[in-house]
Amino acid sequence: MKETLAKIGKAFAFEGTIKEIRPLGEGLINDTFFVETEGDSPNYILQRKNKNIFKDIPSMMDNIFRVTTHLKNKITAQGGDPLREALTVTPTTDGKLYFKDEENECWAACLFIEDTITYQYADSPELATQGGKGIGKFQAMLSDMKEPLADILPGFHNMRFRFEQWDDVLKKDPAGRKAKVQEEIDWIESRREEMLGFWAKVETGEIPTRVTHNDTKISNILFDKQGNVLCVIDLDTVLSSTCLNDYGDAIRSYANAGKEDDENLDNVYVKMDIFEGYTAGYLSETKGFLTQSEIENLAFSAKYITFEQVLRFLMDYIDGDNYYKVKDDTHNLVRTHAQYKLLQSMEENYDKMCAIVTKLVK
Ligand code: GN1
Ligand code: MG
Repeated sequence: MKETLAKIGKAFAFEGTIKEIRPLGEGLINDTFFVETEGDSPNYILQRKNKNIFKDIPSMMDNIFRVTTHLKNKITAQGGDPLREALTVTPTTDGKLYFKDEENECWAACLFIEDTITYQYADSPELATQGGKGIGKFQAMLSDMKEPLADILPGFHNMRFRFEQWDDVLKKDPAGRKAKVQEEIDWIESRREEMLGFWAKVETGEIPTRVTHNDTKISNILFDKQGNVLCVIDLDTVLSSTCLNDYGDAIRSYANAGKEDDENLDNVYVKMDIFEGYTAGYLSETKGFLTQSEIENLAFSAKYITFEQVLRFLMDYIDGDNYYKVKDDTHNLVRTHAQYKLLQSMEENYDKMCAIVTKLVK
């Protein structure tokens, strides 16, 4: 692997000399590496993109390049630092946005942003407020992006599409696991209409479509040492969709008292002070452009995206663990249970969540 990585590293237009390339992070999809260079040269992030999931990596990289260029122009105009406040894609030595190796694997690189902090959950309402402001600003800066982005993951947060996949996997039962999870299947089925009802509002245009991130969990945000949001990372899923899901997905991770795959379900519940903190930050940046219908559906989006995650983890379990990386053959089921516990907690607190949104939007 070391030799392969060294070879891949040479394909990119990195400044300086590579000292070491080593694994980094806990992504569920791609393989990520840290590229350390000698002396004062910048360090980099190198990623092998998961080609089973991302079928059109050239278009994905093109989306990322367009979004980061747009962000950098805005950041520069506002007097910010475009190299720290937005991702910088590092091209290959022949000027391409990705490198295809001998095994047809696609690699991409970006500048590593030094002196930042990442979190797995928010440990204070203040941090959550900063996180909400960060995603709110991100959406606001992209709200005037004209050209449409390529739809590189058709149906990503689209519940109608997710239920088509679900019905198909249940029919095939490829790993013979379906009979073991009848109770969990009922959790999904009993909410089918409610969740499709939300998505129908996106389909009719009642909830508008905008340029969105689509994977806004807290670990995809870099904070500076003062606790301010510096940069939104992991732009693989930038797409046109509803911005409510960016809010909902953030709540799913920021406000979870436990881990996404917590084995102790007592740890898992929605922390309402974090919910309020995040919502306050988010609305402070977005209430000027969100429509009435978006505001009315904001709290629901947290339930929607958490439900979607329960469905996706359970579906991958029934399918035999083909999508998410797993540490053993119960991992997707553990994730299903932990995210379901979080969903139940959101359902119990839903009226309070709606009241907080109403209070903060005034
Ligand atoms: C995946 O690989 P990562 O951690 O960025 C997934 C998200 C899920 C998330 C669950 C392309 O993201 O949709 O919410 O895992 N990304 C894709 O933690 O499916
Ligand atoms: Mg991601």
